[in-house]
Amino acid sequence: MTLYQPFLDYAINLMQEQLSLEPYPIPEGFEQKQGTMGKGIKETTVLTTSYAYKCPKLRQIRAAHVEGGNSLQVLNFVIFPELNYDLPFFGADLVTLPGGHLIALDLQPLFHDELYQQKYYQGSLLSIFTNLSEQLPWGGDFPDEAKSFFSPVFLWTRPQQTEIVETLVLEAFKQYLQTYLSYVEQAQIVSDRQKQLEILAAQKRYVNYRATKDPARGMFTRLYGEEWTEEYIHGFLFDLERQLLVFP
Ligand code: DBV
Repeated sequence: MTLYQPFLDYAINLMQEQLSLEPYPIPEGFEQKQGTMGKGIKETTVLTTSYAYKCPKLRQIRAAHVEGGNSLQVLNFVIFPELNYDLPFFGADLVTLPGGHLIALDLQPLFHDELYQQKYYQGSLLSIFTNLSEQLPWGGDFPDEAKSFFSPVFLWTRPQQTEIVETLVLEAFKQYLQTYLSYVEQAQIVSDRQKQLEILAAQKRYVNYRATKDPARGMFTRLYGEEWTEEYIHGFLFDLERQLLVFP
């Protein structure tokens, strides 16, 4: 059992209980990919497994799970809502490298106005965040240009101990996902044409940013080559633009 498997298992179980999950297609060759890192006795096998689902309100629910021994573990899990809901994205970037753990967890906003803040970032989520952020060290600087993609409950930390990941961070992940699923349940269709266009623009901006700046690009390129990596990023991990070409 690797470090982030309990996160993945919890998420899939909870979603199966609460959503009408259906499979979302994973392009051929991307379901599972094996590569190696390091040389000689340090050589380790690195396995990347992809998961993808959808349900009526959520266009794509997808995860990439990278398993490469104790010093390389990643779970990147993002939920992309349908374009006629103003729901935030669920975003989790759980990363363990030789240098330590890096945790980013958020319900990433489409908009920044007062009403949107009140709708999604007040109430129980804010107290969950306040409580957790008191117990976890701040993760430090991140790119300025990324700031508009995070919310007031952005949990960003680099825990020193693995045990913190297994306990506090897992608990945070569960609470954020539960909160997100309650928002999904309550979400109402947006039928205003202007608002729909604003949602589309905000979703594109987010996806284009993440595809362009994907911090895993270097790792994947070293492991599996450039062609595989670019296709994985644009054809699976952040596929909105491709999907819009097929279903405009
Ligand atoms: N990050 C992804 C995907 C990953 C992934 C799809 C499948 O978006 C992994 C894998 N994130 C990953 C790895 C690293 C990070 C780092 C491997 C380490 C990179 C390295 O040090 O070599 C949040 N993730 C980071 C960092 C941030 C985030 C701020 C550190 C800064 C950096 O190295 O660039 N999550 C990330 C982010 C957004 C987000 C920038 C923006 C909206 O949601």
